[in-house]
Amino acid sequence: MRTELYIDGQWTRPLKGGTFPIVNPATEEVVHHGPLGTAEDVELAVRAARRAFDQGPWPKMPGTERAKYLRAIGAGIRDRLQELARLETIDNGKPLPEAEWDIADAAGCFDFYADLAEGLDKKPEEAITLADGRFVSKAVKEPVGVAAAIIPWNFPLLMAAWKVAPALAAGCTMVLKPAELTSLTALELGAIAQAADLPPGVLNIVTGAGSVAGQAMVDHPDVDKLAFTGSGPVGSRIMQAAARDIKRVSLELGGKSPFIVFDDSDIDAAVEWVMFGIFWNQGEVCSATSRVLVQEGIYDRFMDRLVEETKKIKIGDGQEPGVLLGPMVSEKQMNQVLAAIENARTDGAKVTVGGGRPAGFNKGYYVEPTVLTDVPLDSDAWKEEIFGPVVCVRAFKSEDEAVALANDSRFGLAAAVMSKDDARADRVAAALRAGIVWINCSQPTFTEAPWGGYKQSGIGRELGRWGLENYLETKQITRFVSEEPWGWYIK
Ligand code: TAP
Repeated sequence: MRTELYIDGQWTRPLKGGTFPIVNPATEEVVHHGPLGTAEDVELAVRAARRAFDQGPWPKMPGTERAKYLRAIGAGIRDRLQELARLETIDNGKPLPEAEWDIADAAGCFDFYADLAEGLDKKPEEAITLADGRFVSKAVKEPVGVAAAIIPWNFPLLMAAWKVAPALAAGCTMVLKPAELTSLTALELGAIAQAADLPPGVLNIVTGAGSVAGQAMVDHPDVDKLAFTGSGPVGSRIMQAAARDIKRVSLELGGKSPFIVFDDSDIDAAVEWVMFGIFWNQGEVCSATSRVLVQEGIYDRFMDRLVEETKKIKIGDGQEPGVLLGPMVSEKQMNQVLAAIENARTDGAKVTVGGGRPAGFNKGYYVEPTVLTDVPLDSDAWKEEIFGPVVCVRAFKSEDEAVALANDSRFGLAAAVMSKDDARADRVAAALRAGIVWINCSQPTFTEAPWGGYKQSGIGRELGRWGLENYLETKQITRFVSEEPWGWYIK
């Protein structure tokens, strides 16, 4: 576990010498003290990134060359998969098999953007002949510049990969700040980049508090682009700060995503995907399908199976085999989730399963998987993101009613629909106001496909070719090719 920041290709102690405790949420033990970067360290990191962009080889290098570094980083992650997954579980609490999945996905993300970096070289420049052939214009793609990435704690290395890989592929340089709660694997990414001989300053990693190090990145005039994933309120502040200097900004914020289950669905398949949609990663998932709408014909049978299966979920330290639900990331997050459940009760919701801390644990920030019913539509439990293993289930009669309930939200990140009737599923998918719609499943996420939200769930798209566009500018180059003079002043 690292004690230094990764700036300009070197490991350096934070200038103010601070550290912060890193706590394993399963045991509440302090497992390490991480390096507490401050605005002074961010200054060095942004300067290094600026130098690497303005004077270094990185942005001018052919995409095929950058791709080699990206592939080396992907391979470096894969070589250390088990070790990185264990760090992720200690830091975040998630079950080890889920952490292994995340790390493999992070490696795959670097491979994918290596392919896209190569594609940048191959792409024919778009030539447009204008004004009766007197001008020829072409559009070329260039990197945006210095990007600052601020990421949350729910998928630590994977969220880093979603931003670092496309930014580097595009030719940007970057300063990355992971969440203070989960900094371990982001620092290892620095070591992997260093081992891949990434030129100094291309990737800089500063750990520290969002309000200090994060804010310094957001406010820095030499940063061209802000890429943020996290809560709505911080996203809004970042957008306001970006407005001041017209920085490019992409935001991936929260959600309260609906899952509509029609009564022609296979009940076990529906229960399986509904559970995966909310209990996977302890429900600490921006796209978690936390509002489930079940058609009345199968509601009782669905609920019986959901309750039965939810009670069987093995809770525990993510490092223990067979555990499917680890602790919440922090004591604060656990208390927030427990408070949301209590508020729901006060508002009249019924706690059908779970609802508190599980019995038999002396330590650890555990919350039971919880199913709420009779949740009032105007309550916070129905409307606001809980970011924990808490699902609200409600019956509906008609397709129109389900779509109206699903869309009645200020969020629009994801949605899911389950039906054996493909035409109905397609119709509902088209009617849902969300950036991601899953049919007959919930949550599978692929590096190749666009990811991002409608409404207050964010701005811009990550992943796929859309993720690369986040870090590219489009330049018009227009040449005057006519044999005839322009003839405006000089006739
Ligand atoms: P946020 O405060 O939004 O944290 C996300 C990232 O932003 C972290 O790296 C954080 O740093 C940083 N940050 C915080 N304040 C900042 C500022 N003023 N300037 C720049 N960066 C700043 O989320 P949280 O406090 O961890 O969680 C709060 C709630 O947000 C959760 O309960 C959950 O509902 C929601 N949440 C949503 C998501 C997604 S993916 N939608 C992810 C995480 C949390 P530090 O954490 O190191 O201070």
